[in-house]
This record gives sequence, C-alpha cells and structure tokens, in this order.
Amino acid sequence: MDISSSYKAGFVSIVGKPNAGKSTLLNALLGQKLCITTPKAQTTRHRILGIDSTETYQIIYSDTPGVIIPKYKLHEKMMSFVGNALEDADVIIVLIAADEQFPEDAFREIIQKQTVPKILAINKTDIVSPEVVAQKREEWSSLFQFEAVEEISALKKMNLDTLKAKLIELLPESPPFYDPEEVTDRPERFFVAELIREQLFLQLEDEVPYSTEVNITQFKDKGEIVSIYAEIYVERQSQKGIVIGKQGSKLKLIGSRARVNIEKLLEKKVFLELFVKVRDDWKNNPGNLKHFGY
Ligand SMILES: Nc1nc2c(ncn2[C@@H]2O[C@H](COP(=O)(O)OP(=O)(O)O)[C@@H](O)[C@H]2O)c(=O)[nH]1
Ligand SMILES: [Mg+2]
Repeated sequence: MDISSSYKAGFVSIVGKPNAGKSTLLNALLGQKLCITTPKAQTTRHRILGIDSTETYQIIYSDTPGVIIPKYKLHEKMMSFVGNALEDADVIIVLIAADEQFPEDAFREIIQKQTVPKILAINKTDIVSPEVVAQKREEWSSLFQFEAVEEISALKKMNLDTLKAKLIELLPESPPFYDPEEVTDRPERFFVAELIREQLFLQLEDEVPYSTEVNITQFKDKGEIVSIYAEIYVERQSQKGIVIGKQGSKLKLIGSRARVNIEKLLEKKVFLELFVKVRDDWKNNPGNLKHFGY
C-alpha cells in the first residue's frame, strides 16, 4: 500500500446503553459479522476492535459493553473496558436507540466528560415515527455539543455511508496503526467462545445467560476439521441442569447452532464438544474473572 502523507487513521469508540445496537453497528460498518448481537442486554462484555482499512484511511472501531451501573465485579470490569475505549478515542459515536428511555445521570456524566469530537447516532429509526426521532435529536442536542447527528438503522444499513463520511472527516492525519490485513485485535478462538456465548444468550432465559462464561480448552486444526472443546461455566448447580436440558437437549441445540456459526467463521468443518461446569459466584471472584480474561 502506498501511504501518502494525507493518510487518515484513528480510533472510533461506539458507546451507548445496553441494547442500543452497538455491536450491530460495528458489524454493519465493517461489512462482516465480527461481534455477537442478541436481543438481550449486556451481551457484549469486552472491548472489541474492528479495523476498516482502505488506501486513504484506517478506522479502528471499538465495540464496547453497554454503559450500566455496576452490580458485581464483572460489571466493574466491563465498565473499565468502556473507560479504556473512551480514553483512546479520536472520535466517539454516542449510539442511542430511538426507542430507548432518556438516560440516567451516570451515562450523561460520562458523555459530558469527553473532550474529543462526538457524533450522535440515533439508531433503530426503522421502528419509530419520525416525530420520535426528532424528539430524541432535540433532547440530546440541547445537552451536548455534537459534530453531527445521524439518523440510522444499523440493522437495515440505513445512512451508514453518511455516518462513515463524517467519521473520516473527523479522523486525524496519521499513518495506519494496524496492518491493513488485520480485521481485529483478537484471535479466532476469542470469537469462537463468543459464538458459543451468543447461543447461550439466545437459547437460555432469565438470569441464566448472565451467569454463563465460555472457556475454550482445545482448539486444534486437524486439516480436514477443527476440533474444539469448550467449557461453559455457570454460577450455581441448578443452572447446570438448565443449560444441559432434558436428556441433554438444550446443550445439544446450543452446540449445533454455535457449530454452524463457527464453521462459517473458520470456513472449515468443526467438531465441537461442550462441557458444563459450576464456579460459584464467578462474576464476583477476581481469580475467576482473571482466568476468563477480564
Ligand atoms: N429494529 C432494529 N433493531 C436493531 C437495530 N440495530 C440493532 N437492533 C437489534 O437490537 C438488539 C441489540 O443489538 P446489539 O447490537 O446486540 O446491541 P448492543 O447491546 O448495543 O451491542 C438486537 O436484537 C439487534 O438486532 C436497528 O437499527 N433496528
Ligand atoms: Mg453489544
């Protein structure tokens, strides 16, 4: 690649409340499914980079967990990842869903403190009336200074080009930070664990998905097939039975759905074996959290 002096590169952090559509937006901007998305809040637990490189610019997006008031140690870690993404940002996308409640003070304070250029993106405009969108624009614009306000639908890929054009305009001149071949900073096995977690969120109800974590114990490329062993951790013995289901039916469903998606990701046949284990209250245990990569 010929890197001219006018090359632009920088970090764009997507922040917002749970379920605003941050991960959906990152995938849409990248043009590929990198991050898992589910209808349940707090699906995303990490900061995940998605890198979009061209001949003239490199945008390094950060997907982040939704901003919440921490209830346990895992939440505190998740919020520290949001903090890191904000610290690094050259531009911040404040992503709100057109149908969400006006945010509590804690979220407003976080946005208030940011000094880099901010874009307000009003998402899910496909499911509300133009009046509701206009009202959101009004509420937010009266509070903060935005470089631009974009009305988008991450799901329907509406107005993403204008959003991206604005981002590029705001990026500093800089050589690229990452090899243009790289799409993310995380290894394949991280996304394999995420695809299993996605199914846990889709197939389990109530508090159970929030009590789960996935740990890959074997990831072996055997040529024809990739052999993957993964542990699913829950917080209580009773949850183990729920994850496994009647005669193993739930776990089988989770495994087969996850496997299909992992095969798409790796573009290979996959053998996937899942084991369910209990770690009492792991969400509050610093040692367990560290072990799980938090
Ligand atoms: N109707 C509609 N749904 C969306 C849009 N963007 C995201 N969603 C849905 O909102 C839910 C949460 O999305 P996700 O990206 O996981 O939100 P996150 O928690 O902010 O990362 C999922 O069910 C998405 O399909 C949108 O533009 N329109
Ligand atoms: Mg997310």
